[in-house]
Amino acid sequence: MKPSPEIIGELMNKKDQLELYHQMVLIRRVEERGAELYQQGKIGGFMHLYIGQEAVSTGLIAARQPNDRVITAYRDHGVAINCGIPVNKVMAELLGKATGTSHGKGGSMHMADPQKNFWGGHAIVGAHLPIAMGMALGDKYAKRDNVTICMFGDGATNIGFFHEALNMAKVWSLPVRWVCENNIYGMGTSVDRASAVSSIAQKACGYDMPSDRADGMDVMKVHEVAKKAIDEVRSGKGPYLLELDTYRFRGHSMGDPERYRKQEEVKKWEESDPIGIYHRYLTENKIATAKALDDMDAEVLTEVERAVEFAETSPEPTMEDLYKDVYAD
Ligand SMILES: Cc1ncc(C[n+]2csc(CCOP(=O)(O)OP(=O)(O)O)c2C)c(N)n1
Ligand SMILES: [Mg+2]
Repeated sequence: MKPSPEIIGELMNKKDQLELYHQMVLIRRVEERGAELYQQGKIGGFMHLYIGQEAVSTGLIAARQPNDRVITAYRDHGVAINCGIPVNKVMAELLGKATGTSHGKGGSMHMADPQKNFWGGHAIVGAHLPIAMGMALGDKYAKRDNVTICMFGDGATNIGFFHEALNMAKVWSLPVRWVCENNIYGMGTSVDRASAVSSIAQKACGYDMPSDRADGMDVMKVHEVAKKAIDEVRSGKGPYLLELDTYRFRGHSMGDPERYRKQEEVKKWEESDPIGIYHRYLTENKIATAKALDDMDAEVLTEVERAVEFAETSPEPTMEDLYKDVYAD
């Protein structure tokens, strides 16, 4: 069910609503351009695109306070942008340049910036969940009012880390907002084949934790449920699990032959393109004209091209930089 314009009005002003559109389009164009650069051999390592899932992190992160921490898995370019990492730094990181957000040594899967309260970008499935739990434990111990927002895929919920982290978070009543992005697949394996229950939210019962499930293709809906849940966690009610239904329009990573799904399925989900849904919402509710959104799209293209130029003309990390940033001082 769509939230009514009145509810939205209370949650967010017009400028902020347009900013959500800007961020989603920016993520989409950065990744489309990133895919081209990858095919030209300018990006090394693995790269996982977020195309189709933009509404999840956009709606979610718009609901956080600046002191709330965000941590995610390797599908992290969009999350980095939503956390406020400039697009130049994201693009430069993709190209492994010294000007990148992780100084060119993290690459696609390891974007991070503690100044923006974005704690990465983690490649090992599920391994960042205990880290999230540890950050929340530290905040609780130090009596800081922060919420940790931990995002992960459906596949990660079949891993031991998930169960250990949720258990301890509940035992210690930690301020963590667990967010599962259920895009139906973990690489080529569907949820039905890998998980004993098809609703991930149901797994919260094992830890006596409240949970919710919502449409992850509708950015305003995501924002609405995220806001409610973050406020609840901050009020001291302990951890919460949110499941957001979404879909990745591209393969698992670059070069995925996609033998595990039919093109008709992809096409069906593309009808629920989060950018299309939000475009309709903004124009139908007269928050923006189609022309204003077209102008924004054009500005985003220019912004992305400038970022590509910045990244391509940036220096590589030097040999002397190789051992920097390995350990915290
Ligand atoms: C511990 C571990 N096992 C296996 C892998 C290989 N692997 C990389 S991504 C992935 C699928 C994870 O799926 P999901 O959590 O649903 O995230 P999504 O890719 O759908 O965003 C697997 C099995 C890994 N990186 N780490
Ligand atoms: Mg998945």
